[in-house]
Amino acid sequence: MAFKERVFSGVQPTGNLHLGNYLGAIVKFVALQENYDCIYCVVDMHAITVWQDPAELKKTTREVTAAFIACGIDPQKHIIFNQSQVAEHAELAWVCNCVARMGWLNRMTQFKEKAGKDRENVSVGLFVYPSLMAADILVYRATHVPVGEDQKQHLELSRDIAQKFNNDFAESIRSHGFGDAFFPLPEPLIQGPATRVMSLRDGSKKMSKSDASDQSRINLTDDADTIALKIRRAKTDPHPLPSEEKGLEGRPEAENLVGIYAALQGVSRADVLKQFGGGQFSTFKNALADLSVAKLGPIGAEMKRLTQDHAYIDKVLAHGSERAQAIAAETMKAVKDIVGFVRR
Ligand code: AQP
Repeated sequence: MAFKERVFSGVQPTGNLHLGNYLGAIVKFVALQENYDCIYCVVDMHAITVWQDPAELKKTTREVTAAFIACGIDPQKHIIFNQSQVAEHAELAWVCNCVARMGWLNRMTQFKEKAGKDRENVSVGLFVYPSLMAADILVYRATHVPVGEDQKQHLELSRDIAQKFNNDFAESIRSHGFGDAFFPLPEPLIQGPATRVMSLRDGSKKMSKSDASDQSRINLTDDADTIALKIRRAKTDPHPLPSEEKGLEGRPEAENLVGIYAALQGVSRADVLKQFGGGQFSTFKNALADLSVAKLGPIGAEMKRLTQDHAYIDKVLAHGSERAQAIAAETMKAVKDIVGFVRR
């Protein structure tokens, strides 16, 4: 069965948005709006799988919304909203919980990393996070999901849940007139030179909002001097840049900075090395600092301006929630019929 093409993705309001979120996800959100109907969600229900200060959660929810708009997403043409305002996400998540198997969730590496040794004490929500993520996508019957590399496994789980639902309820799906499959198998979109941006302090760790060191990431709201300083201080090795990609092997910090330059400039890593290979790191870092300031500076300034305008941001979220809910409610009606719930 051919499904209507639709893009869905989400970002957690858990702190400062950084260059990794931007290159791994938001840049793609912006590009996809040319050719698809897009739904972009501030996933506040995912955020509370670890404790959040309530006032801070409201602030970061508005900041992420401002970032979406400042980066170029059009909230009139596409949908921007926060997850908690469309109750169907939680409703479908319950169905997803009942379809997903314990063994599948037990294999999720992000849960293992986030829970660490404290597994008994983390929230149940953190464990079933991937099942809520599946519901986020499936409630819109989305066909394409732009994400960073770290979300690949969760996307595969979403596909498994969709497939199992389609199989488990095949007869009911058919008898309700939905053909061979009710949910599309959502396709991850993870291409590009910076699908996993690494920490500026440690090339083996992902750039992350929750890293204790602010020097490890470039925040979208950092000013020009801070961006330049963080790049000049980024960890590197003593060797000059290689002229070919093969020479980046075993040099995670160099590889990371080359990937960032390539993604910001919209060229390949090979192109970057053609230009800077053989030269000193300091020359390359200066060029990267200038490029980063040129690309991120205007976004940060617009984010700050928009974040102050609560009335506007809240209006965008309210309008987006209404539009999102109209789609989600249709899906839930069908899911209830398919599963066998008697409806009012
Ligand atoms: N370092 C990264 N490189 C490329 N993409 C990244 N993403 C996150 N970090 C990187 C992508 O950004 C989108 C939104 O991520 P998220 O906010 O839902 O949560 P996360 O993946 O857990 O990001 P953080 O920054 O590491 O947050 P914390 O520290 O709160 O866990 C996703 O598409 C993600 O792949």
